Amino acid sequence: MKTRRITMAQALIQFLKQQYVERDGREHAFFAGVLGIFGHGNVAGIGQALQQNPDFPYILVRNEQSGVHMATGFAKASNRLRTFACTSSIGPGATNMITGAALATINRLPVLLLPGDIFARRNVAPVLQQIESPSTQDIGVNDCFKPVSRYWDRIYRPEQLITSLPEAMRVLTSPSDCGAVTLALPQDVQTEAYEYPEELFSKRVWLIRRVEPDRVSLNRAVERIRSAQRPLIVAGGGVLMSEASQALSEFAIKTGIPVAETQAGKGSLAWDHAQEVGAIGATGTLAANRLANDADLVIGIGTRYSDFTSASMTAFQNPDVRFVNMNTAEFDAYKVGAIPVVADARVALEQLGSALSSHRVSAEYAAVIADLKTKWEAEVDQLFHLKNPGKPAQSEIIGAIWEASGERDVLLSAAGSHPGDLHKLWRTRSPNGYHMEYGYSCMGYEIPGAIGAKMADPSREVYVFLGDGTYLMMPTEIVTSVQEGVKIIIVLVDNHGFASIGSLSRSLGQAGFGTSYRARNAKTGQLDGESLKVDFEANARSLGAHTIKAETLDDLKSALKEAKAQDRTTVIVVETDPAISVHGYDSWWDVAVAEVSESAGVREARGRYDEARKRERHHL
Ligand SMILES: Cc1ncc(C[n+]2csc(CCOP(=O)(O)OP(=O)(O)O)c2C)c(N)n1
Ligand SMILES: [Mg+2]
Repeated sequence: MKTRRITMAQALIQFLKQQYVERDGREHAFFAGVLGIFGHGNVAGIGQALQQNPDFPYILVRNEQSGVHMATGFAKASNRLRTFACTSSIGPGATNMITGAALATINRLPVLLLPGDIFARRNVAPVLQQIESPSTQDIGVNDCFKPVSRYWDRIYRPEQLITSLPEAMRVLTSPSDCGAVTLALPQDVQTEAYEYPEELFSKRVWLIRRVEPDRVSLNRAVERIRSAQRPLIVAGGGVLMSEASQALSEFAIKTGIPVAETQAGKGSLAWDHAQEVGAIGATGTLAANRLANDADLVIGIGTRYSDFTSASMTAFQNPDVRFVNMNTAEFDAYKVGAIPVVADARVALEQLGSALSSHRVSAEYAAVIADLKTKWEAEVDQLFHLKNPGKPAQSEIIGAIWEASGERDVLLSAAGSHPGDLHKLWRTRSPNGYHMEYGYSCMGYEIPGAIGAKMADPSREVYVFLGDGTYLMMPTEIVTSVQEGVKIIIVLVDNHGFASIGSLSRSLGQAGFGTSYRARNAKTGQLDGESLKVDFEANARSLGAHTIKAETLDDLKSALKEAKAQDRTTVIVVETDPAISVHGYDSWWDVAVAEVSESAGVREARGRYDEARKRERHHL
């Protein structure tokens, strides 16, 4: 057997460079490089290996968590066909990546995490940043990655790479099982040399399978669709990941079945497609939520039925409603008592479409769909042009960005009040034009996620819709965007705190307690003093961004033009009128209210809550 004597870290990098994926006859290198931060736990191992592989890009980030977000944004915008590996030192560098790991796994997006780990040889323990346990020496902070990873291993001996790496790749390239993969790398083992088989470093192409549906399940789904009077499709992220938009469009045109979209599935169809009825669930449109309420059949495609999609299990009120789920993951396919069609979305849609031959929804149902869609589009037009005197309303800002952006541009966001507003109002023009991280809804994903999305396709302009709260949590990857020459446009909406959680708090009878950015008031002892003054523009400029302050809607419109012409990351700061928000449309979200309280407001909210919960259903 031919071998090569190299260190474990060198072997790992050599291996990553040779991994490819194939789908529909197209081949891509799977890893675009490594993101991370060096410390004593990886500099001599992975750091040294990267230095001698200059053809495998290393990107220095500002925080390990946001490094993982960047990799995840890249993977999402690449429909899971590419990703980055992320390296960290031991201890805090490693645990910084746990939030990123959870986000990737929840969103079923592949990222490879390589946290440094404590010495395997142990004689020098406890080393800097090592957590100790009196009951075992076989534990460390990297064990915290286990529940948030789809595959986890610790490489105590260099030869373990030979069996661990193919498993890591199997999970990373699996359409049903992918998520974060963590290989914890003890810092001493990273530097140990071993005679690795040469074959480990030859090119390997992983086939991303398009799983075919089982005949019996497909036939049962066909029968169910044929007998339904008011069917509704719920398009989830799986449609985009499978690149099934065209197949879905043809299926919807042929059958006339309306398509509602989850946060991850938004943009599966273009907004002006005749069958597209927009967002569903807690942040849904009136059109989609009315159709969902009465549907006798829900066809879930690539969705995991989060509480936002099911409006906390109140979205589907027809007593006879039944479900058909098409999903690559058996786990999701079986949800809500559905007929499970375990298959790739595109393949399943094509086969279902031909099996249904000329079946179509009734003319009466088609008229209901068309009417609801027309009314909804009029509502969006109105919300885009409120002509609010003074500061613009958030819906007007969304409208202005939409009007300024082009056919293939991307709108990206994750947490705050805007994901709800954007889910309802954004008019997605092309697949992946709406990039919302709403599995983990993680404040701080936005800027690094956008850098990842831009790196995945530099020909698309990426607009980040960002709250002031989120900006303050993690603005620092702006520095990385400047370092890498990766331009994004950030629209920073300043409403002096948490509009989202503030209005949630008010709806729970808690008067917005602790949700606005105010100084401690000496008189009350509470955070209800002077409004805190943060100069966001100066802050973003100090990190290297081009910045613009917009006072009015017209200012914003010209700022967006200026931003487009820039080749550097641009931050537009705009204050909104917090009094004007977009309301819900026949929707509900279960956030449990205190059962007993000294506050009359909370007691009233609990009364409303008890009433609303009566609509929650089991779908068995
Ligand atoms: C890391 C993280 N911490 C806390 C939350 C809970 N949370 C959701 S939205 C939000 C407020 C966001 O404020 P901002 O970015 O200003 O947006 P706004 O609500 O004002 O639109 C908070 C605290 C979260 N989603 N992520
Ligand atoms: Mg805010």
